[in-house]
Amino acid sequence: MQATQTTEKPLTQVKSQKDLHKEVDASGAWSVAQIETLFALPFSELMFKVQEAHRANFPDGDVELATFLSIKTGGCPEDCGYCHQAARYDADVKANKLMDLDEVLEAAKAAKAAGSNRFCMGAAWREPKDRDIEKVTAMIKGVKALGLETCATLGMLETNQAQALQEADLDFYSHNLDTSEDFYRSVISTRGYQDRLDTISNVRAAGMSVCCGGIVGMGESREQRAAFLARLANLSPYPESVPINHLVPVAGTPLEDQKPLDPLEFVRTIAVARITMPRARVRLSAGRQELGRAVQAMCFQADANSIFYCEQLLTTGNPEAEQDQELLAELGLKTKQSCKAEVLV
Ligand code: SAM
Ligand code: DTB
Ligand code: SF4
Repeated sequence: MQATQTTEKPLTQVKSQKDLHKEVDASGAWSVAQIETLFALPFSELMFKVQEAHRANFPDGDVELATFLSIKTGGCPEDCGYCHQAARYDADVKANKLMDLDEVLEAAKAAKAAGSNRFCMGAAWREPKDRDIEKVTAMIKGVKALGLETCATLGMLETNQAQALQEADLDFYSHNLDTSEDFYRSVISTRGYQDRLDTISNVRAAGMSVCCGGIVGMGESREQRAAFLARLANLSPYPESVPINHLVPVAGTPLEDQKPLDPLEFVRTIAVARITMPRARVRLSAGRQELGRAVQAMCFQADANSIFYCEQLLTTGNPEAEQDQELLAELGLKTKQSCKAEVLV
């Protein structure tokens, strides 16, 4: 795969509704104002734009199923305000050591048997040590040998670590921007926004596909949601996978009492992610259980075309595989059969 450096396109302010017909401004960048204009469209207009993007880019209309496994849970030194894996919060999570290779491969076989095409391995680390990378590369090779796509999320990566993961044939590395740069400061202090952008750039430079999204419903404003999507969409190239998590407020974390976002605003966020990143897999991620069937159906209508398919995410719940299969069948949605996303340029 060709190595590509991720860069950011400069932002300009484009305010008029008419400008949306150009989709992006002369520099090729989305402005925050343009994205806010999308958010404010009448709902049916927004859905019409989504369907145009959907038909042009995903004629098969299939939904990708990714199974997640937490290979190292809890005890994290970071202070992400939504996360119960942070050691400093009084949340009900026991810190575990890195799982053994055999256990990981058993879980991957079960995911494949249940119909998943991608297996994502996540670790509650600020950043992996080089000896961790050695262990994870053995996992990646084992999971690949089962015929699954692989994804890992291990925290911040140095250039040489990204290179080692690429050499083990890791397909995707996942590292979220989480929210807009200004709201970020009220949620996380131990890792800067630029650190996240640097890791994404190291992943791109090593030649892997990027999975990058964030969380909504943490108390951010619509403008901040728009600014968050602008940062993602203006990555050049934008991420191949864009997980949109709905905050799961967990007891013991600073966001435990956060009021849920209006479900229609969540659906709008999915729709705007589709329009601004038309060829990305937009993944409906954490919080699906709480959203229920009807709101999930609207999210698929807004063209989410990837889900985490497993009963457990990291430590919070997720719908059961049979429930997901039932919902997808009822909506007439196929699941993705082929593997390997193209790198977007
Ligand atoms: N430790 C690694 C890191 O942060 O880079 C990887 C795992 S971390 C749990 C992956 C993502 O899950 C976070 O960036 C966040 O977007 C999402 N997430 C974590 N806890 C969440 C929660 N309570 N509700 C919704 N999303 C959550
Ligand atoms: C992502 O953006 N969401 C997934 C995956 N990437 C790692 C994880 C969601 C975690 C939800 C909270 C939990 O179960 O710990
Ligand atoms: Fe650690 Fe990741 Fe949780 Fe942040 S989101 S506290 S880095 S496990």
